[in-house]
Amino acid sequence: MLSWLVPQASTSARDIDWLFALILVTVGFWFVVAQAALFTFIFRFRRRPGVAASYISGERKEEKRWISRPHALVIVCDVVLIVGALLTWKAVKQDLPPADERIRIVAQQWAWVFVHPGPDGKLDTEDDVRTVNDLRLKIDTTYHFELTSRDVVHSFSVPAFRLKQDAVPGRIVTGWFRPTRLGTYDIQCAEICGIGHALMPARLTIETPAEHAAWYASRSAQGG
Ligand SMILES: [Cu+2]
Repeated sequence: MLSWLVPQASTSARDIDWLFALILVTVGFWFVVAQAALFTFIFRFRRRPGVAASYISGERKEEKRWISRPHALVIVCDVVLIVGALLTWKAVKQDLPPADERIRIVAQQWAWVFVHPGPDGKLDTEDDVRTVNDLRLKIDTTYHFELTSRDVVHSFSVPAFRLKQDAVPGRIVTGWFRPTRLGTYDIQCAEICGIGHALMPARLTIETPAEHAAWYASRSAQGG
């Protein structure tokens, strides 16, 4: 459902949207049932001339059932939602599928620096390919990222990936994503990080392997 508003561009986006749909359907069902009961009772037992209001203490068995049965059903729904949330968390955050590619993401006031390994396949060597505010990824490729910050806390937010991860100076946060949809998407810093925070957007482009290889070749020919 969320994909009507923001496209799903990674496997995690699909998992997270599934969880949101599960929550929406479960909570939505109970909302409709509760409102239907409320309005039915309001109209059915509304004030009528000559009929005295009855005092209901909630002590009789058939009155208590109106509380205990929905209560038990809501607890069952809670368990379903907790299990769904844990499964999604495991798929998105706990499991680290084998990497096809690795990249480093460095936040700073006020830009994003993306570092791809050079032709030697290693980060932190002279041939690394660096871009600023321009992340190029290959479709259907599992990336491990190392996220860090040079100054203050930033947050790497990619709505199309349903990913938001703090970038903390002095720490390297490892995570992963697997792009599944071609196109250009937004990246935004999601942590107030100073006066230029709002000027910290970047662009994500998901390319075919051929497009990505052509871009990579042109960048590594320029020496990163
Ligand atoms: Cu920032």
